[in-house]
Amino acid sequence: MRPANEALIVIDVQNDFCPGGALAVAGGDTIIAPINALIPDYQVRVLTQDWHPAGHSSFASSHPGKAPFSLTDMPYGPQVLWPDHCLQGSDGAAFHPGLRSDRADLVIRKGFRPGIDSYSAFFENDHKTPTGLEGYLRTRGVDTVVLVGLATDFCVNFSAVDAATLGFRTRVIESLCAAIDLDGSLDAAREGMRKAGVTLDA
Ligand code: VGL
Ligand code: ZN
Repeated sequence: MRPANEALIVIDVQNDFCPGGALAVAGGDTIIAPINALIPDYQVRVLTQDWHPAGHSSFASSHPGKAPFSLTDMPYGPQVLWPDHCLQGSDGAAFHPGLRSDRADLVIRKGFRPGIDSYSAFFENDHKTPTGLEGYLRTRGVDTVVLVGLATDFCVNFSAVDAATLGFRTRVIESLCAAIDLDGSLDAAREGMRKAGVTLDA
């Protein structure tokens, strides 16, 4: 059993990020059994769920003439435009049925504001608007977080950098993550996480 000051945060293990989904990550489903095996060891267990309204500003379909996986400028900075994914209440937004989501203490939903994306479990992409997770963890006495899930180079990366910047001891278990890897985004994410003080474990 892990100590009570340590939380497991499982990022976005949802159907749309698994093979067959709208924004499938290669190997996204292979991490589920080992994540399930880890969950009982933790006394604090958080799942995140990407949760977008129809017409969300991160969807390429909301920007006429823009292709999925292209970049656009948003008021808060550059934003990758994605295929429509994780629509609130859809099968694609549901946790993968293999994930033991019933074991979670807390589910944090993010990306529900139409005009702003939210990769991180802690802050939306303006790096200012909080999700509330910091307060939840601190009031439960957590000072150490372990992150796994999807995708390594986007939501896991942003969550890990924010956690470390907020002062949590932060570890990412890379073998329990899978990456989108858009134009070298995985290497850039690894470098950014290391710089922020995140421990990258195999
Ligand atoms: C994610 C792209 C768009 C992720 C979420 O979970 O990494 N990536 N929305
Ligand atoms: Zn999303």
